[in-house]
Amino acid sequence: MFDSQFRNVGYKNFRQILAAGVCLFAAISSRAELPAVKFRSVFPEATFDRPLRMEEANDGSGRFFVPEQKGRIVVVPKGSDGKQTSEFLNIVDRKPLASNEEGLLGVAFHPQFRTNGLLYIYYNQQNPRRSVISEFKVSATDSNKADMASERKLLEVEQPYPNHKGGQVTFGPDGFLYIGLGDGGAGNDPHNNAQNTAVLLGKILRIDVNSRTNIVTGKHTNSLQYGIPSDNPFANRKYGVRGEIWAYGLRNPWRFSFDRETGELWVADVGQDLWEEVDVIVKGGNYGWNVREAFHPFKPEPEGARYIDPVIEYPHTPTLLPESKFPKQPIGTSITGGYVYRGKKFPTLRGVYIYADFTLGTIYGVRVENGKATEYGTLLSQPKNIASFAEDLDGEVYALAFDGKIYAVEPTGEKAQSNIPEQR
Ligand SMILES: [Ca+2]
Repeated sequence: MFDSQFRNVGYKNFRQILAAGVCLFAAISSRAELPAVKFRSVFPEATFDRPLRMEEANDGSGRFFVPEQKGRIVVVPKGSDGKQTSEFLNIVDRKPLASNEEGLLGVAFHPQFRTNGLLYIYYNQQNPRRSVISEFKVSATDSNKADMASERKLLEVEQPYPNHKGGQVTFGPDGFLYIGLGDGGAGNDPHNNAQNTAVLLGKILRIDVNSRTNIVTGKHTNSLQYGIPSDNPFANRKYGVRGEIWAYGLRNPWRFSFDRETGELWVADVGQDLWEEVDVIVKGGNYGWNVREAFHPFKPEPEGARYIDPVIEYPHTPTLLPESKFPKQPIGTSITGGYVYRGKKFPTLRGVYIYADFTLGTIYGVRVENGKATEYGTLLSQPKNIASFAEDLDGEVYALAFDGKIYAVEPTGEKAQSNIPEQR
């Protein structure tokens, strides 16, 4: 913005130069003020069992839907003290939580939920071990209950190991359903799933829940339970590449979100032993795993290969800080992705991507312009495990902790300990 201003304005007198200088100073100083934040408990009377998402129903009903990892979705009225909760869906008897990273991991409301009552969940199953993405409809007689007979399985993806399940389902601003899948688990991605575009693991997928694509293999025609958008990067499925793929090279995308102002897709990708990272995803992008871990080589790169670097990284140990692209970014061991704050209540937070380290509980913030971090820092140090974030329809941001509580993320009025990267 300032570039064009300087190019286009002929500074004919001192007052113009002074005014431009004041503008520039104001812009820089407002950028250099990441706010410190605090937690304010919402629904203080409610305690959730490993809450992993919180979605506000997009039907004007003022209800939050909170999936618990063991297989329940709990409804709680927005703005309430949490005393009145009700159970919307229960698949606990299907035992989705067979191991620590499996479970009921995500829920998303259809963009036309208000009129069609459709929503989508992600859960894990065994024998064979797999991820299931299903559609459910709200009960015709009780809007606080799912119609369990309405389940339509859109996609089942076989899983080789119990970890790295991804598990988020979220509609993009384009109306398509985005699905995050990890590399299938174990360590080092032993089957190279994330770099293999013939499989769905280690990917962000993009599908159309409103249509069905026919796949013709020889004499057989197989109708998928969803459509493949024609502008997906591999929609033509040449050479066995999967048309569902939107981006690849991810290890375990643990929470992603769309910036509601810019439409950008932000993904936190959990690292293996050394580096955690945040990526801004573009169509068809390769985010490096298992050839790269954040900004660093993980194994020898094939010649000519191109990978997209993250926008920020942090290491697992202090000894790695000198090698970090962001040496003043505190350490952590497992990233939890959040949201770019676009709410109205807290102007100092606007445009800050808020995320966390699950293990240490640290709440971080970063501002990114043109793919580069312009400022980053610690917004809050606190000890609770942060499993997920949530954003309500007003753009306010919440943290979901494994003490079973949900917290609104709000500025304290103080400045955060923030850093502006040196020019490299
Ligand atoms: Ca990466």
